[in-house]
Amino acid sequence: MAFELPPLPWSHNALAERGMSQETLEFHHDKHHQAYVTALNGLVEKNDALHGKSLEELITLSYNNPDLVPVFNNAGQHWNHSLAWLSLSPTGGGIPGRLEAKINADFGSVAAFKDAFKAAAIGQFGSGWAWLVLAPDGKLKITKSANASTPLATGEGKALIVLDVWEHGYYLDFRNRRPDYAQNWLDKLANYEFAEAQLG
Ligand code: MN3
Repeated sequence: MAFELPPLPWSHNALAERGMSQETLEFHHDKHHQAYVTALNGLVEKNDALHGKSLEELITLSYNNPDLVPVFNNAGQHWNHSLAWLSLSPTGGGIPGRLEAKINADFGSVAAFKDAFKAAAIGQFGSGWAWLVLAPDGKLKITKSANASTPLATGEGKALIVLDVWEHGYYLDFRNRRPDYAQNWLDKLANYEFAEAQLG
């Protein structure tokens, strides 16, 4: 069973008034994400040992495996992007009460959380991702990862929401201004309701 591109949970122009254009989503979802899915299916097709594995299994078994670098890159990018779409909302930016209380407990304040997340997004040198995870100790934590890497592989925690900081994620709308892109995501696009639901 081949992997498939998940449809966006809203229309391509649903985020345009909040800083993510239809053109960005047409390229980022329809072309970039589709390319990772297509490449992954091609790699699985050629390798009998990979047949029938779930996406999560492929990420786990290819992590830090020098023979399976392309599998890890494409599987990781498929998983990361699938979460990234769910991390966006046309009514994003509002932090529901249970998550807000946990943010206050674990980061001190919403402002401190946003500052730390933005610093992670800016501080990821080159391509990668900034994450809000539920760490194994039960606390919220911010992490960053390079290229296709993901907390699913590293064991840093359960990924709640993620921001794509590859240039293809923001260059059409924000050009080289990654800090503004991250701030806009934190304030207007991030799906904190989904993050809260993921706390369990
Ligand atoms: Mn991307």
